[in-house]
Parts: sequence; C-alpha cells; structure tokens
Amino acid sequence: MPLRLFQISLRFILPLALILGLFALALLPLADNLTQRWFLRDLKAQSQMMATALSEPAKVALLSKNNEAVRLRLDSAVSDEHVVAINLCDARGRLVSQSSRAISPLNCKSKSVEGLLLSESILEQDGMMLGKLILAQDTTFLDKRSAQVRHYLIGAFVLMFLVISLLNAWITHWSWLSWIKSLKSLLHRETGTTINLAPPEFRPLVGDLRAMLIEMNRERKVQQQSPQAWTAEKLRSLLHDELAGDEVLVVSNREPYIHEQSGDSIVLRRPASGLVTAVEPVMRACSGTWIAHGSGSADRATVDSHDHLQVPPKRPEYTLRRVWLTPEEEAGYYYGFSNEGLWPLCHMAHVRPVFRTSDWQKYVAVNQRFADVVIAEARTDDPVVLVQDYHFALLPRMIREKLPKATIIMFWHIPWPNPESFGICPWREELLQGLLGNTLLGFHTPFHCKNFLETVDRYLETRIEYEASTITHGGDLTQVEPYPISIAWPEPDAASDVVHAKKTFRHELHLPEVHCLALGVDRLDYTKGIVERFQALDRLLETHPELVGKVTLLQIAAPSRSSLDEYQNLEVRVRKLALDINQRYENTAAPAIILRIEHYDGEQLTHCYRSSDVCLVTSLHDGMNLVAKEFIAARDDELGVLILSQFTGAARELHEALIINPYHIEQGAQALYRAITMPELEQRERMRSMRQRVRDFNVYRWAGLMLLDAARLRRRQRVSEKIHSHSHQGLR
Ligand code: GDG
Repeated sequence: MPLRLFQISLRFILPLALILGLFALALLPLADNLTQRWFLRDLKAQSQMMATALSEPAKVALLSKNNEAVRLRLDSAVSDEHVVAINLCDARGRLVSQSSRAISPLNCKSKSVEGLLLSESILEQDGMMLGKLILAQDTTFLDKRSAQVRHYLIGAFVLMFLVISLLNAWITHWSWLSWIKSLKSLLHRETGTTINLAPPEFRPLVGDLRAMLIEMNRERKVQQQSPQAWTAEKLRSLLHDELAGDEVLVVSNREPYIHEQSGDSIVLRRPASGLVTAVEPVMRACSGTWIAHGSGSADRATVDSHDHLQVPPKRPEYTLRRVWLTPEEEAGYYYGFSNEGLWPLCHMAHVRPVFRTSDWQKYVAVNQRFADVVIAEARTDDPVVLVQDYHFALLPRMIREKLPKATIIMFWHIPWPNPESFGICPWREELLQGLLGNTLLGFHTPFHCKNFLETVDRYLETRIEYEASTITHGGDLTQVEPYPISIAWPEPDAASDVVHAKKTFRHELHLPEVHCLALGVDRLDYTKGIVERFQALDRLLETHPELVGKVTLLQIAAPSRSSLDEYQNLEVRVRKLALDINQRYENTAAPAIILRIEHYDGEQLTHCYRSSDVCLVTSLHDGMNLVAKEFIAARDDELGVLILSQFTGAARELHEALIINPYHIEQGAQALYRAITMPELEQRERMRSMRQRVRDFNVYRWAGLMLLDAARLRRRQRVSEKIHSHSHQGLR
C-alpha cells in the first residue's frame, strides 16, 4: 500500500483508537459495578434457598434440643463452594449449633465480617420466633470474577479496534484502486466522449485533470530535453541538430527594423511590438530569412535589388526581405480586416469588430502576396516556415498548396475566442481552413488551444483528436499546442546601479528624490486597460489622501494604429482622464499622472523598469503580455511589485504578482495600496520566484519547444512519405 494510503488510513485509525479507548474507560467501571451486583444477587438467592431447605431440621433441633442431627445437615450445606459457615442461634441469641468449619469472628451477634456475606433467616413457629440461621458466604471470588470480566472487555475492544482498522484499510485500498482504475480509463478514453462516460464524481474534474497531465507531460519532456537553462546558444545547437541544414523562413506583418526618413538623414527604429521582441532572438539564433511588410518611409532606399537587407545592421545575422503594399492594401488588410475585424473579435474588450467585404478582399490578396514571396524565397521544397500572427490566417493553406512538403508553424499571438464569439465573423470557415494548412499551430495558453479546437469542431467537418490535440482536415494533419511566449533574459548590467537609477530618473521627471513611482508601458490600445489603471490610481488617492503628492504614475503609451477611429478616441479619453485627475490634485508636490504618448527606445524602457516601485499591467484581455516579464527581468535588485491583470496569459505563470480584475476599480486601488506599502522582504520573495520562472521559461524555450515539435512532425512526415513511395513502387 502506498505511503499516502497509509497516511489516509492513519487519519481514520487514530481517532478510532481514541474513541474506543474513551469508550472503554467509561464502560469498565460500569461493567464492574454491574457484575458485582449480579453476583451478590446470585449469592443472596442461593443463601435464601439454603435457609429454606434448612429451616425444618433447624426448627426440630431448636424444639427438641437435638443438636447433632442438625449439625450434620449444616455440614452438608457448607460443602457448597461459596457457603463457608452456618450458625444456628436460639431466640435469645445463643449459639445452638454450628457447622464444623467454624469461623472465629462469626457468632450470633455478627452483622458483618470482612470477606463474607452474612444472611440471616428467622425461624418461627405459630407466630413465635424460635431462633435464626446465619449463613456466611465467601465474597473474595467476586474481585477475581470482576477482574476477569474487565480483561474480557478490554480484549473485546482491542479485537473490535483491529477488525475495524483492517476493514477500513481494506476498504480504503480497494476504493483507491478502483478510483485510480476509473481515472486511468477516463484519461485514456476518447476525450470527445469522456464527459458523458466519466463516473459522476469525476465529471467536474475531467478538464482540469487532462490539462494538468498534459502540462506535467510537457514539463517532463522539457526537463528531459533540457537539464540546463535555455540560451540562444542552446537553441542554435538544437536547430543545428534537429533541423540540420533546413531552411528557415519567418513571415510577419511587422518588420524588426524600420528605416525612417528624418530630414536629410535616415534613422533606424525598432517597433514597439511583443511579436518582434519575441521572434528576433530566434532569427538571430537560426539565421534565416524574415519576410515582412516594409512600412518605413526609407525602407525602399535601404534594401538591395531583391528587396533584401542584412540585419541587425551593425552585426548582420539574418536576412530581412521587405514586401511592399499599396496604401489601399494596407488600409484594407492591416487596419481594416486585421485590426478592426480580427483584433476586437479575438479580444474581449467590448469593442465591436467591423467586417467589410472590401477589407476581406484585401486581406486575401495580401496573404496571397506574402505566400508568393515565401515560395519565391524558398530554396528547397520543404522549408520550415514560421508564420506570425492573425494578419496571416490564410497564408498557411496558400503555402501548403505550392509547397506540400513544407513544415509550416504558426504562432497566434493574441487570444482565441470561444466558438460563439468567433462565429460572428462572416468568413469564419475560410479563416479556419487557412489555419488548418499549418503543420503546427501555437497559442499562448491551453485555454486558447481548447477554444480553437472547439471552434473548428463547431464550423468545419474535421476529425479532431482532443487527446493528441490534432485536427485532420482534407488529408492534412495540424497539431495544436500551447507555447507560452517570453523574453530573452538580459545580460546582467554591472555598471547600472538601481539606487542611482532611481535617483536620476526622479530628477529627470522633476519628482522629489523620495517618491513612489508606478509605471505603465503599453502600446496605446484599448485592450491594455489604461483607462481602468488611471481610475484605480484616482480611487487610491481618494481613499488614501495621505498619498496625494507622494505617488505618481508614469504612463508610457506607444502610439499604435492611430489612423483608426477607435484608437483616436482612446487617445482622447486617456489624455482627458489624465488631465482631469491631475487637475483634481493640482496643488501638490508632484503630479498624479505623467502621460507620455510617444515611442521610447529599448534602453529607456529598461531604465524606467529599474527605476519604478510598481509596474501596472491591467489589460482587459491579453494573449501573454511581455511588459510584465520585461519588468521582472530588469529587476536584478529583486525589488518592485508587479500588479497583473487576471486576463493576461502571463497571470497563468506569474503567480507571485498581485493579480487583479482590472474592471474592478476598487480592487485595483487596493492592490496599488498594497504594492506601495509592501515590505521589502515580501517584495524580494515574490520577485525572486518570478525572476526564476522568467529566466527559465524564456523566449529560447518558447522557440525551442515549438521547433522541437516541428522537427518531430517533420521526421514523422518524411517517414510516412518514404513508406508511401515504397508501397507505390511495390505496386508498379
Ligand atoms: C502581442 C499580444 C503578446 C511598448 N512600448 C514601447 C515598446 N513596447 C514593447 C514592450 C513589449 C512590447 O512592446 C509589447 O508587448 P505586449 O506583449 O505587452 O503586447 P502586444 O504588442 O499587444 O503583443 C501580446 C505579444 O504579442 C507577444 O506574443 O504577449 O499578448 O497582444 O516588448 O517592451 N518598445 C519600445 N518602445 C516603446 O515605446 N521599443
């Protein structure tokens, strides 16, 4: 029996022993008393009977004064084992006769003698008292009998305890075995039917159990594959081993390097994008070709005749291939269908998606354009193509049609909604069919994967293996897996001291030297909960007036999709709210909010992360959110508090953050108060644990896991192709 089972049994056995023990303690004196009373009653009845039997010869002896005859009768009565002596006395109390075994303290006046039970029986004749018989019975045996009864009772209790304990252990063991058996059969069954077939007690657990087991399997797999931490070097060598010599192409809308014309000169800009932050280290590790929309005003001027550019410009490691779009194409495909349609469709932020046929047509055309570029760039017939994000839902199928042997991996960087929400898209079937051109489709969380499988189940005729997380559609197999995205762990910066950074940063912001600084860093997007964040700060200052002038929120909001109405309205709202709040707390040492709607460079952002006391991530819905992880990575002083929305993918990993519902303004305000007043010891404990997690689960792991899975699928595909061609040759 496993140790756990033994522990469970102990939980029953110990209280049982205690209860039985207490019961025995209460019962033993009672039983003692009862047996004594029964035995005494028996003795009295016996002496009564004997007195009755002796009364006639005794009377005769008293009347005739013939003592000898009666003496013999008395002796024969005394031969009984308990009667030890009998005295016959006359009416005056004189001894007339006595059994031969006389007991010295016993005479006609005796009322009690130790160790004896004395019973008197009066002898009468015609109403006149003739004398009396005194019977003495031995009572010492009563103690022996009581002791025996006590022993029997204790024995019975011990036996009862043993029987119940064994019975319990057996029942526990048996239930455990049948529980495990049901659980095993449950987990091995077809998932689609599991819910109905599962025993009722398991039904609420089925989803959780499966998710837990899948996660445990993945963790184990990763640990087996990577006893040490994931690094760029390790990813590179893994790519070398697993995809040796294979061609790698990346496709994304956003390019990692943008060239802008600034007066007479050209400046290089890095976009504010989680996707770029995540994929760039992968490209550096595997040096392939990154195909993206050339959106900068000086982009054309900086490419070669094949629209190629080696990047990073200072130390080239891979090729950037720029694709040109007309303003109409960009308006329809990027702003229209992708960002007014799919973005709000996939995020629950209460902004209605807008679907226009003209946008859809541009989306189809641009996806086709990128597919043509992939096919043109591919030097082999089976490249590994990494497609990024919701701008290219149709691309995988388009590539698959021309390059059937390609391994196409797509990562969907935003949440996937439930089937009902997705169902409002007029082109839902086309989008799903496009996505099923992938070999491997990745989301941030198991929950998004589940939503995707259920959506496909709802709208397409496919074969879905929930257990294996695969979809078979028109002969193609797509594996759907969660890969939580992350960041590259920064190199330690020995030169930068956090205490100094804090001081200079407050000085730059014209804040007092000792001042609490909260930070928000986002693209200016309605999904990021910037308004709710400001409201939480406002509420904090309202409920804690002692903090007015002592806390400032620095909000960096990188302009994004600013040509869309929804984003312009958001900017107006955010600016106005910041202004209102600042006016409300006007005459103080420092403003409540410093709002910077501008683009910061990477180094500036790190400086901000290191100099603040609190980082606020209050997204209303977010696939992962990399700002949360960047803040943690920047805090090598192990201080600072992260407030994190429960609606981010990051909240599933960073449990030591203060997790909030951003819609609940009071909760946000309370979390802010808790963060501001949190002791350093607690900050350190939380930060240390989160840093460990982000360091280990970094972007190289994200890419590594995805590429390992892709390599495995690629091998499987090659084997099945070989078998296929051999069987064809055999048939000829
Ligand atoms: C999508 C998903 C998912 C922000 N402002 C500036 C700037 N940033 C950088 C941050 C961070 C990135 O942009 C934002 O990443 P997030 O993950 O927070 O959000 P999205 O852009 O919405 O990204 C998201 C992500 O894709 C990855 O899959 O996590 O859920 O929505 O790296 O530092 N960078 C610079 N200047 C800024 O002003 N340089």
